[in-house]
Amino acid sequence: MKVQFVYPRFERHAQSHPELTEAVPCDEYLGGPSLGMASLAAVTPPQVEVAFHDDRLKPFSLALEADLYALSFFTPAATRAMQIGDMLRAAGKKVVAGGIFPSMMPHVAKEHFDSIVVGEGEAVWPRLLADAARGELKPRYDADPDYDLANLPPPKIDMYVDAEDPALHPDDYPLQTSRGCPLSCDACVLPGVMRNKLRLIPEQTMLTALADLARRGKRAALTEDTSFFFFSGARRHFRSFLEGLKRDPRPRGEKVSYIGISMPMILSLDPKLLREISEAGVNRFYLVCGFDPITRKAFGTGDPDSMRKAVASIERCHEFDIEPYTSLLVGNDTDDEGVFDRMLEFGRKAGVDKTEFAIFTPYPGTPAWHQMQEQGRIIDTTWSHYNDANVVFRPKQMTPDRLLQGYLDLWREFYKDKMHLQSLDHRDRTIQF
Ligand code: B12
Ligand code: SF4
Repeated sequence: MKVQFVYPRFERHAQSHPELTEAVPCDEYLGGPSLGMASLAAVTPPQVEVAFHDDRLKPFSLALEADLYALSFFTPAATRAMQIGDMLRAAGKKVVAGGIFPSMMPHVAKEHFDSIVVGEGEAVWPRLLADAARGELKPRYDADPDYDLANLPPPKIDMYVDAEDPALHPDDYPLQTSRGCPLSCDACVLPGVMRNKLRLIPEQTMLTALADLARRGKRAALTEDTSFFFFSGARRHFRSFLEGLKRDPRPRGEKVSYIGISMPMILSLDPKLLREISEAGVNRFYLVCGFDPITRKAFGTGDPDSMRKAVASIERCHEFDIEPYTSLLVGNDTDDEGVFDRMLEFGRKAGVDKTEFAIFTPYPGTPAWHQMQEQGRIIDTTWSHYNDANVVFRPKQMTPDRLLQGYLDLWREFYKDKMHLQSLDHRDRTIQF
């Protein structure tokens, strides 16, 4: 049997607003696909042949022959994914889907595929393949709630690297430290997809994943701020991973592209841990703002104490020789029209060189989505617009047009005196946009 994995395309900020490419002197970070399909490839029985196609590089076509097609997608890619699902079914082919969108919106996704998988795929996938081989696919498979990560193999990252192309050759891929989260932040899908329990990826699996990336000349992107939690032994686990990272002989900045973390959390980390992170070779934090109460207050209302903490977070990064790369979110319910000026002011005060801007997006199935549905504030359900670059809801303190205009102006204003970034090395001027 041959399985064809497909990663459907989605629009990035610069594609939603091409005029931004003129105003922003940075390169667009395209990024590799989610680890989902590489994780499934790692648990695929050897007798099943797998192939991978990235629809962002070349539009998917029926010329790609297979016995079973498997799509993996998050919300921004859902419009295209459902189009491909319809196309395959109209041609009489079998197609299944999993990932964030099918997990959060199974009732919408199920109309476009023979089968959908809700939640973590590893335990379900071999069963689904056996059913497909017998011609007995079920319409829905649910993740096994008892699946134990102790048995988790590292993702088959080679499948993605082999499919790279001059137009897309990421120099990093995500490296997971944990799955699931017991908190329920209003805009996050993780507890919904990966359950509300923090489970740690075995250290050996992480180190093998790191070595696999090193072998292919790739850095690891550590994207989960759950690494910094005290409970479930997460911080201890993260520290032992840092020990392993330190043993990786590559120079500083060549092993890890960034560690993602909620910005004010930086202030809660003890200096010893920050030193360990820096000494292990990490030289960039991806600081996420606008999801936590402190930055919401700082930018949304101009609260002086919160603003002071926001600036202090940047200073703290410099203190440990770690570049602060910020991601600033606009459109929270606490944001009045002053939010745009406050963000620019923060950038000046803190001496931020590079940043990205994002529009609050109530991703389907999250607490924010349910709340806005109840309040009748969702104004757009074209899933391809759910990419943090469009206004899909009615903001509380301004009009949708004002929010969109403010977001576009932020990019222009922030970068207008930073055109010199154009002369930096590609890696140093690449941002999510
Ligand atoms: C790497 C990454 C990216 C990459 C790749 C995109 C992607 N599809 O994930 C890039 C850099 C391109 C990216 C971009 C963005 N991202 Co992103 N990204 C991630 C990140 C950090 C890791 C994804 C990952 O590898 N997960 C690990 C794998 C193993 O999990 P998984 O994909 O869920 O797969 C499992 C199951 O879902 C299932 N499964 C998955 N696929 C399939 C398929 C089949 C057939 C089966 C059976 C099962 C199955 O099994 C897998 C194994 O258990 C996640 C956070 C996270 N931890 O998930 C955010 C995340 C996916 N991103 C998110 C967002 C919002 C974005 C942006 C919009 C952000 C921005 N500011 O612009 C942009 C996208 C568009 C744009 N305008 O630029 C949100 C998505 C919200 C949503 N509802 O879709 C997330 C969840 C972050 C968050 N907490 O909010 N991102
Ligand atoms: S944003 Fe982070 S802390 Fe909040 S629910 Fe998601 S994973 Fe957990």
